[in-house]
Amino acid sequence: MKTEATKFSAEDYFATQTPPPTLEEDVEKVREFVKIQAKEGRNIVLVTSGGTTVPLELNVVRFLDNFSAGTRGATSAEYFLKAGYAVIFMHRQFSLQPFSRHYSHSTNPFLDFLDIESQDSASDPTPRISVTPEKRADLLTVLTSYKRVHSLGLLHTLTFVTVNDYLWLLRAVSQELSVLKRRSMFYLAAAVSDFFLPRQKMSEHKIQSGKGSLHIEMDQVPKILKPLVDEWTHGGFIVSFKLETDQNLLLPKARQAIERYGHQVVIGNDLHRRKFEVVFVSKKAASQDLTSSSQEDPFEEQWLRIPQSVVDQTTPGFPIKEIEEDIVQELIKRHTLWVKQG
Ligand code: PAZ
Repeated sequence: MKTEATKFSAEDYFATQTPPPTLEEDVEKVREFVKIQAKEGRNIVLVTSGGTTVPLELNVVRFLDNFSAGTRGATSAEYFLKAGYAVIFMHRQFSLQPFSRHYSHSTNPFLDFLDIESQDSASDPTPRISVTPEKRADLLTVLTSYKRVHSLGLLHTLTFVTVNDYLWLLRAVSQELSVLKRRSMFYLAAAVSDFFLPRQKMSEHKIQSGKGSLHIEMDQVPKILKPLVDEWTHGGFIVSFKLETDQNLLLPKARQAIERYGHQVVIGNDLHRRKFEVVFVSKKAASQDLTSSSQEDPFEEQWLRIPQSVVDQTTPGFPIKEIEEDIVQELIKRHTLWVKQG
């Protein structure tokens, strides 16, 4: 399949690609959530999490995917909730979610910590199920937080699968959050595809193998941080993530993103070190007004690290320390200042 690549602006994208069928319904629920939280005077953070897919056919059989499991997003959402933020958790369908992430089927399968009790009474033939004693303390902690968050209605979840779902949802949710002005935060941890196949170029049916090798030319996904910063939000505190596999590219790419989009923080992380090391890149406060002829480096960098041994030697699902705790703490400090300055 050989087609000419097109450069889509965000505007072109939304004018030519179709919204997901549940968009209006999803946005209505977000609007209601935002209204309630705003009335309660809470800050809201939009956490995006997990990877997007890029379908290759309209009747989709094959798609391009991304490695992200949603650990960063799900873990961070828990720490934001703990700190009193209301959270809109926009995640890839079936990726990790706050609270239940501790018991994902692969890291800590929940059937493994349930026991069937021996029956002690003939009058009650129903077997009882209990939690293995050594798992009770952890479960009680998670369950207590989970019940609290749900009874207070502090968490709203939304799902996406494709990069198209993600872009439409992100635009719509940011526009809803704009009423909060500086009290909203955007924590964009999802791993979003840089390339996509516009529906106009997709094969309707399953691509056939008869022609031998497969050639697909994808178009670039528009850079949506620019309209997010300039048009969709009004003063929201915007944090994006930059993932690299070449450590040498981390700082230059993070600086480039800040320069290009003008948002507040880029968190750089290396694929293999991301669980114990990240770098915050932002513009120096005093440098916001400096002209480009100034000699002073306009960027500042702050590394956050936790000991690698802490990450490596932990019980699945219950690490001793999670770097997201420190990331969220630092961001809340900066967001609080941002709100005050506003
Ligand atoms: O989901 P996860 O915990 O396995 O990975 C998190 C991450 C590396 C996807 C995230 O920290 C990140 O860098 N997201 C942005 C990726 C990018 O588009 O550069």
